[in-house]
Amino acid sequence: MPTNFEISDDFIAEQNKANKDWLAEDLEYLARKLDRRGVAIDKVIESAVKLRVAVPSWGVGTGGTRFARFPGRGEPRDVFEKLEDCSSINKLVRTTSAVSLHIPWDKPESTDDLIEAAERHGLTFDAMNSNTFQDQPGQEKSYKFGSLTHPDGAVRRQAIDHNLACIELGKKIGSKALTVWIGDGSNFAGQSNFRHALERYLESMREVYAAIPDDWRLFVEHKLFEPAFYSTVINDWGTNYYCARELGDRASCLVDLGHHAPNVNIEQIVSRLIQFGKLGGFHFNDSKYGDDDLDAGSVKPFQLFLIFNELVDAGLSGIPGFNPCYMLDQSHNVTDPIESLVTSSIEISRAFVQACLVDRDRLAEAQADCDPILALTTLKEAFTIDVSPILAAARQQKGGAIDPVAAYRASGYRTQKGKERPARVGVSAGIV
Ligand code: PSV
Ligand code: MN
Repeated sequence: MPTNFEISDDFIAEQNKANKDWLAEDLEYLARKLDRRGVAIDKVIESAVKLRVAVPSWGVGTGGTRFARFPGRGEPRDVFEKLEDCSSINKLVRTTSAVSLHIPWDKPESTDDLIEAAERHGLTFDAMNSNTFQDQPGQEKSYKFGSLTHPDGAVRRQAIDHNLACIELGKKIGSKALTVWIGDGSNFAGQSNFRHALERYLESMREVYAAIPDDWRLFVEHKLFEPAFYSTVINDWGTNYYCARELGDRASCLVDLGHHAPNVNIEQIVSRLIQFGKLGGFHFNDSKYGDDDLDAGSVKPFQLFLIFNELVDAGLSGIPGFNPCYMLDQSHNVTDPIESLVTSSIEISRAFVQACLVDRDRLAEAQADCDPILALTTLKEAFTIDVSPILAAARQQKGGAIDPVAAYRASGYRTQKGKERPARVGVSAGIV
């Protein structure tokens, strides 16, 4: 039996008592407001209840930059403690019951213990993530100059084998997807032959794809730059789409919001991938400059809403095969990671619910009539509705907290973990 401190359902219910009256009042007002527009609030709450976003195991540790990492109190020191934190997040918000593991950061000594821990916490495993962007102690070949695209076949072999091992582990723990992101690229003009590097990537990935079980998916993640600063092999959605199409039906594109140049129209990229049947999923986060890995919805909430506008529209249109996976991928440098993941998951729900409130008939009419002002105001009308009561009601219905951050702080969780988890020298959250 676990002796570690947990946030109990009773504690959350107790905390909710203080907030339930104002929530009822706000819901009543919002219900009347939405009713005027012909929207039944219960249906919207129902949709919010169903929404899921997975959390990254690496997100519960404090991240860092190239300059420094400032470790937080009571950070998880292994995958089991990471699951504890993920479980606390889910208890508060009830939308994050799946955890995405990163291998070898999360490689367990015993798979059975990992399965048991996940079951005990009511968690499941989302996509597996391979790591060939970093050398591990004792590793034979170095990834300094690439992995799946390295000119040396022996390095490629090692990187392919690592991905195959991730699939094998994933099969044992009930995962249904592998996400492949490589840091391969170059730092100097002429250092790499662009065409040959992409050919080698496809050759390596064909072998990984062949090992993907029939009921699994393979997500290809693109990224504009970093760690390579001159060129990156899988640098944009076009290259990603080409690779996913070359690989086959089980391969699709993963869109990490931070992996685009500033000002790029990500919602249009999302729409294109939907149209081409290759939108696999998301790594949600936010950014101001590059791949800042800031909290989802913290810088550009309107952009997040516009992305969900495309997703909700595709869902309502019944586009065949449309079934993207949602996951957060952020680095928490100055906040308590649990608070960041809690608020970010709420921001995902918020954008989704706002998008559900778009008057689609009016938008279609505005588009047909070439009326940009009516089109924009239709979107803005949905975006500016404060849907917080809907989100709180959805959480409450599932036993979550009406005010999750306040409940988390009141629980004293971080202080408890500070006592339970004295820092181990040399433990790192990994590069996020
Ligand atoms: C790379 O920047 C990335 O977005 C990939 O998804 C990695 O797997 C993750 O961050 C962790 O480094
Ligand atoms: Mn990512």
